[in-house]
Amino acid sequence: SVFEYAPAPESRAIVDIAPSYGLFIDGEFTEAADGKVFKTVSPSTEEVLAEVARAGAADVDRAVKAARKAFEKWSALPGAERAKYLFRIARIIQERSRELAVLETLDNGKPIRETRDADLPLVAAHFFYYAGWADKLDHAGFGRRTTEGGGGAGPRPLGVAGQVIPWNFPLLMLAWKIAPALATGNTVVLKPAETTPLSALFFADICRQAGLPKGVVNILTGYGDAGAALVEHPDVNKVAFTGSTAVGKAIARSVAGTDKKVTLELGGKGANIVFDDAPIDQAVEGIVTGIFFNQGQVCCAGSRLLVQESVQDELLDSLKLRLATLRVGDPLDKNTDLGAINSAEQLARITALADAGEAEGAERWSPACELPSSGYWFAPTLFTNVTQAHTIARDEIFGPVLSVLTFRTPEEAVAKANNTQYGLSAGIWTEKGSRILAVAGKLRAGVVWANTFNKFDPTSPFGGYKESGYGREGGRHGLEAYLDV
Ligand code: TXE
Repeated sequence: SVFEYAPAPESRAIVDIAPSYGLFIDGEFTEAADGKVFKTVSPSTEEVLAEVARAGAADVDRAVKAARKAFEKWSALPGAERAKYLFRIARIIQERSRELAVLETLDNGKPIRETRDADLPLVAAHFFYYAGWADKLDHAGFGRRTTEGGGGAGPRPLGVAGQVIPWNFPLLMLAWKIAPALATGNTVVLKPAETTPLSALFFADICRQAGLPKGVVNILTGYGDAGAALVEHPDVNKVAFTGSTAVGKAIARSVAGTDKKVTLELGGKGANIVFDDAPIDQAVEGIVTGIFFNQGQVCCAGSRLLVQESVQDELLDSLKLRLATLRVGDPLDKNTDLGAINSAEQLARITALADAGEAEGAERWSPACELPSSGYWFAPTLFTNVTQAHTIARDEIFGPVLSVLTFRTPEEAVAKANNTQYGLSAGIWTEKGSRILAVAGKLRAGVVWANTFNKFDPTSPFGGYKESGYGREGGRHGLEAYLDV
């Protein structure tokens, strides 16, 4: 099955990175209008991987024009025809997934075990899943066409989608955004994050390999200024953003007063709630996955552990033993559990927040581990004696740092879990099915996992409450963000 597709162990030689890359506009790689470039660095070694064109406002305009022109034909194609391209893209991603997994690990710093077994299979799965929708939109409650061939009262694509994505899951965030947009007949201009531009450029090459018509997908590498120019461009009809809450709010303000539709997927401070009847070993695995997957640089990370007081000591003893077994280091080594932090900036943010935790009186603990001398690294870190007032209990750290709080009753657990500006994810660990339903129903979180954590599936909608943003991506609901009915 596409979910189990996992290529063999990897080596650097598998991926051929060119010294420089252009922007992908209207089916061609091209320099930025002003000739600007920037370097992308491997966070585990600080090695420069490539020089990449840096898009400016003139490039945004050129890409949006190309996408607008392509929209006329792309949106008029029968859904089954659009599906063929998406299936083709999905298959090429599978065929090239070893190469893409190594590339993503080099540019992002995350372990190859994750890019190989999680990111890439999910990327392919999203294209397969949305390919399957492309010819069924008329028959799935989105509205029915009354005439053949594009007329009538069917669901309509919005037009040009301007999409801005972060660096924590570069290719997977691209898949979350591009697959539903294309399935519904929209065209795309996407800006990847400045620290992880490469996999999006390789994806551009895959679009060419799949014979995707020119201009349907355009990739603009660059910084926040290019992202701002894209979402503010008057000929962009739909904005999809994943990133920080601060930038999400700025985007919401900048599109206010226009007719653009917007979805925002922002930060989180997920609670992982362990009740006293939970199987401790299983909960420990879920806690580790919840906060150390991708070095904790995950919007839905289980960054707050809420443990029932009566099992706190037992759970923390087991957790510390387990943390001592985590292997931190070379992300290309298939035995590595934790790779590098994505950038020096992100490392500085994590360091500052962990230091604040210590300064405010929480107790800090890390297993003994030797970190590589070059690159950006942060040891797995556990904070106990944390109160709800502590900064590390409130702010998103986006790193391998777990804050442990306790509770006595389910009511207290729910109150503490909901005591956050965010509302993206939560986890519940208990043997009682009735408790899962009762507690999940009271949590203000877009996704609640029960006796598991960080499980993703293209059929499930994903998104936040409160300052974690609005709109849903994934599943049938993910199509609504790209359609007028
Ligand atoms: O995010 P930014 P950063 C959180 C996490 C992290 C913090 C900062 O807590 O520590 O945000 O990360 C583009 N208009 N998340 O600085 O700046 C930018 O170029 C349009 C949570 O990396 O939001 C990049 O492509 N676009 C999160 C993307 O926005 C702009 C994932 C994200 O960068 C822009 C990442 C602007 N004005 C960080 N400014 C999640 N939800 O998963 C920047 N960008």
